[in-house]
Amino acid sequence: MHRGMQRVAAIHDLSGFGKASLTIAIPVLSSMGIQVCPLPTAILSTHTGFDNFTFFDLTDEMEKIVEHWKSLQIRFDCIYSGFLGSPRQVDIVKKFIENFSRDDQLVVVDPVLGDDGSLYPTMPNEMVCKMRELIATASVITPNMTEASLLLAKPLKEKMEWYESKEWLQRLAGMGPEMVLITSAKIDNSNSVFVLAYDRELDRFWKIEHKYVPAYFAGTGDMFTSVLTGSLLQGENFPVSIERAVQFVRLAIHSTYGYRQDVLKEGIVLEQVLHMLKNPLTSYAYEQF
Ligand code: PXL
Repeated sequence: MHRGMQRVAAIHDLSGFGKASLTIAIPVLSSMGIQVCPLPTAILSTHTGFDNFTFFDLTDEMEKIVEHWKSLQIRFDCIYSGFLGSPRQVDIVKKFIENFSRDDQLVVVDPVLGDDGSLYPTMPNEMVCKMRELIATASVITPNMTEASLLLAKPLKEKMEWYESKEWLQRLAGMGPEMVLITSAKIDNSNSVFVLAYDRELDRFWKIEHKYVPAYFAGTGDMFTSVLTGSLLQGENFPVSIERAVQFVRLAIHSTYGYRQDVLKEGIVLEQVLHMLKNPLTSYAYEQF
């Protein structure tokens, strides 16, 4: 069912060079016919994968923007948060969710903290505790393996067993969100990477397997969560929305691979594949587990 024009408050940083956060969320969601209202958390010269990036924290400005939006009584069908610039911003986002809450509203929290076993350079340790508070208010969360281990205070494992992955998903769902995804999970003796998901209401586990790509691209997580959010807002169900996100990220990764092998940190090539978001899915790989 198509629910008509949807509006999202997108709470992420704006990084000028190297695709990340708002420079992905805005084009992806706009291409999917969804209106995006950005609430920028910080301005960076580049994402944090480059040396000497500049970082301007917008915590104080965010409070003013939120006050103005409140006075305008803007309705949001979805609140979607990602990279936050300071622990105090978590309180601002929590208040935002409280103030703008509506029935049927989708609250997507991508608990951006780190990758490959460590925190991103701008993230103080305190952010982990604060992020636990924020996911308690979410309907959907999309941590990567590093973020899931930080949120659960469990050691990050090179590979997990299937039963452990179910435990992780359920424990995260026990912290608040109805739908939990873990991206880039490595399981058992498989050489693939999995997106794993749990729907608490239906008590169902989903998995999508994909090939490991031996390259680091900034922005793939933001692309994944943005497509997932757009698809849920278009009225698609949970596993189909995951499928769309996985397939689109795969497409973008392969396109990037072909275009610019030497400058991977520039991020994913989005512009070449954006139009593919209009195409219907022609194959499905999701399974229950
Ligand atoms: O993709 C997550 C992200 C968002 N924002 C900034 C980042 C990153 C990951 O590196 O650096 C600024």
